[in-house]
Amino acid sequence: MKLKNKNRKTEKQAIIFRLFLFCCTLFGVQEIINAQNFEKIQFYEALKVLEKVEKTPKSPVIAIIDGAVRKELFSETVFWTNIHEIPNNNIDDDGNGYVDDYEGWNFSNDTNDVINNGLGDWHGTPVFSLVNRLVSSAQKIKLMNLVKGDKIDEVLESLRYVLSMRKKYNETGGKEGAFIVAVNCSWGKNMLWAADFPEWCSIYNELGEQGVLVVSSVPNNNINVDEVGDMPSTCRSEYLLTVTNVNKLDEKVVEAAYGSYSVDIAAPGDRSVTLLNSGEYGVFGGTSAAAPYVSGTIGLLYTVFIEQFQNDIIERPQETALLIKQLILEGSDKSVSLENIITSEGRLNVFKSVKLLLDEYGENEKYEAVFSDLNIQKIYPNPVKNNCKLLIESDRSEEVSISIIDINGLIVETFSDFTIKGIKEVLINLADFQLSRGIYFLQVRNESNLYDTTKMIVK
Ligand SMILES: [Ca+2]
Ligand SMILES: [Ca+2]
Repeated sequence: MKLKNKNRKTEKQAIIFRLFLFCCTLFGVQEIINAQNFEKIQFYEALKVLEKVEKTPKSPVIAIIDGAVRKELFSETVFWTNIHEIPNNNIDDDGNGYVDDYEGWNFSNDTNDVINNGLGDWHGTPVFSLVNRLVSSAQKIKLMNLVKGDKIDEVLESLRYVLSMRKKYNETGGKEGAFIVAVNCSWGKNMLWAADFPEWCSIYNELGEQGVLVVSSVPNNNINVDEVGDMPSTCRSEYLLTVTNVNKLDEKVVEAAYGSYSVDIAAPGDRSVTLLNSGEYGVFGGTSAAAPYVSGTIGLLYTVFIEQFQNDIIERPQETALLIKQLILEGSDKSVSLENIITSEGRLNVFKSVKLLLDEYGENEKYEAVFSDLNIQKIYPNPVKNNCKLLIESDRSEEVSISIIDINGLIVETFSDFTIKGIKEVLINLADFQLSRGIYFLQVRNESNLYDTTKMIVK
């Protein structure tokens, strides 16, 4: 969405979302679509790695400057709260200029009311939900809910709020302020040029100096922002990550902006499934849905505990923010569709960026087993009568176990002590287990708990 204006176009888009919701609820395709987006960015592989990696005791915060959020739809624990502010005592306890900003701030009406009771604000909840989906497994990450104003002044004020909170955090050694590492901005303003908004652009540099990256979506139009302008994507700040939108084939969505100079990376926002303002899951697309994948990834990277990395975050926040940006751009998967039209020419890959972070700090060997390519290539015959063969592949020599799991997720049998290197064929004799007919799963698991699963039908 571009800078929020409650015009007819906005109303029209809201109606489209509800229609999509109806389609998806009807056909039950939500999980399928979600899985496609997450598989594209190797999200599940990244989670497997992050499960193994030591985590920082700190709580990185992602600020989301957007519409109000239906808070009751989310777990209480995902929300950032200002622990230095006593709620509802009418006093600015932390002295940041905002009275009772315990749950964030609403810059559209200059109040502390950031909660949407379900009416009208169609954009805040789905964007929040998408970021939350990325980071919900990393329970440490907190999401700061800031409600954006319509006017540029209000937008700048919300960015300055983030700036002052992180600055205070840095200046007090983490005792005050907030450990904000990223800001999600699924909005912007078309056809404007950075040259006309030096103050707006300079905020991104000030944020970057404190260690904050800003993720900003580009317009939902097939335009080259280098030629027609856009804010903030034409700002030349190194700390700004501008995101366009690709579909599940990694093709730029037709109605998504590009620019070989001003647009950094793509993410599969197209047909993302998220919690809508209605409180139900439905399709939410556009570049607004693409940016949250990148914001969430920044948050995930900051949760990794490597001593030197965590020291750098505190001692060199600016350089560390640039490193994180670089890892995200370098980790992206190149796509022909993005060649010459965005700077990285790639689509976000969370797994690769996590791996690059571990490489950067020389931790790759420690976690080598986690990067195993263990997978089940084939099961045959399938359906199975008495016995079947399983082709398992691993790119290293490792011990694996094989389990038969029933449709309720219960392990029926486990065989262990197979050593795999390259491709191995394993014979499974089902006659030994007297399985009743039906659907089962065969799962291969290594010592690092990485696994691959395939469906097996017993006839
Ligand atoms: Ca305050
Ligand atoms: Ca207070």
